[in-house]
Amino acid sequence: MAQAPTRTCEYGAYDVAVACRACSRSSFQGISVGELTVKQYTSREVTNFRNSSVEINDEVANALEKGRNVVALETTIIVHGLPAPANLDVAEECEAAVREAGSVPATIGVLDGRVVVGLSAAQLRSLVDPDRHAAKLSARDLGLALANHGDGATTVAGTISIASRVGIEVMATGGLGGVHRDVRDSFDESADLTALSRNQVLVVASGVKSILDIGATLERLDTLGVPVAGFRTDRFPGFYQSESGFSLDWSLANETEAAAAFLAHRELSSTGFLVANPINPESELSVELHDRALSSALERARALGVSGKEVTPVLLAEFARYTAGASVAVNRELVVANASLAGRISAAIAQERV
Ligand code: PSU
Ligand code: MN
Repeated sequence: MAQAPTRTCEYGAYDVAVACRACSRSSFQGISVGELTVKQYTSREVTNFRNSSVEINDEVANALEKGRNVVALETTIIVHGLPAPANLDVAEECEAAVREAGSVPATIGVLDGRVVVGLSAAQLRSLVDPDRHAAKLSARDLGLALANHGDGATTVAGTISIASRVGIEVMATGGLGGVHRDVRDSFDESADLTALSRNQVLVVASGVKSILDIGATLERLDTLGVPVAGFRTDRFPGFYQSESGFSLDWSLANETEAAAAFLAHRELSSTGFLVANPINPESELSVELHDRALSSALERARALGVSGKEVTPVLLAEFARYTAGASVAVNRELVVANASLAGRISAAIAQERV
């Protein structure tokens, strides 16, 4: 089982706090189109807009301009998925892992009504500040958040819809969202799935979060035309655990195979591509602790009466509390490993192209 983090986190009150933070806020100032700033997109990929609320940092813009490899990183996992102070460390470690792999990291979020592609350390610190009440932004929320001059962290869905528009082809996260266990009553299925079916982005994840109905999620990915390939495995990973009990049709032997498969897929399909990268089995949560934490998390979400975008943050926060931080340590290790693999695959894609 993984080591608990060395620094103390306030796991107790955390789930209620993140639930409140995940809620969208209504517009107090009202939306005024006239106030939107006029700026040209800096990316060569986007040419048909005159008004842009997308700001790409110089390093990322330069890399995209030169056709170099860039990896998008999301911010919902940092703001709503992990407790402070581990969250900022994880963000930093993910960026470092992408760089070590030879790619340029672009952490994406919304600050003061502008999409920032490549948040600086100071911008990220400001986004996670609880006083900012950064909202959880899926793809559909972005336009409203910008027009409302809001702040927000982007989910996988939000991040890949931005990434594909600025020409970033690879993204890393911890566990993809998917079909929730109570789907028959709630209809709750993450927009991560539909976003993956609409954006040609390769996402590296340790499967889908184990709080979900994994079998149903795999079926939806099939229906949506999103390929799922295991990295050096033919078993679908189980997020906190190296395997979920579901097998995969496709397995990738290395980064070059992943790059080649993605480029071939891109030529024939408009959907994204999921690379499933399991946590190291030595670091996984034990089945017994995992299952007890899961029951407690599902019960906590029921007791709090949360729904919609609050559900996932509350379940993850209760996992953290119940396991006294062990789930956070596993989550941290797997997302950093995914950022590293995304960096290597992105570098391999750039190689395939030359
Ligand atoms: N992976 C993690 N922790 C997280 C997430 C992913 O290890 O918190 C986030 C991602 O941003 C993902 C979101 O898109 O959870 C899914 O939320 P929902 O189930 O509400 O779609
Ligand atoms: Mn949902």
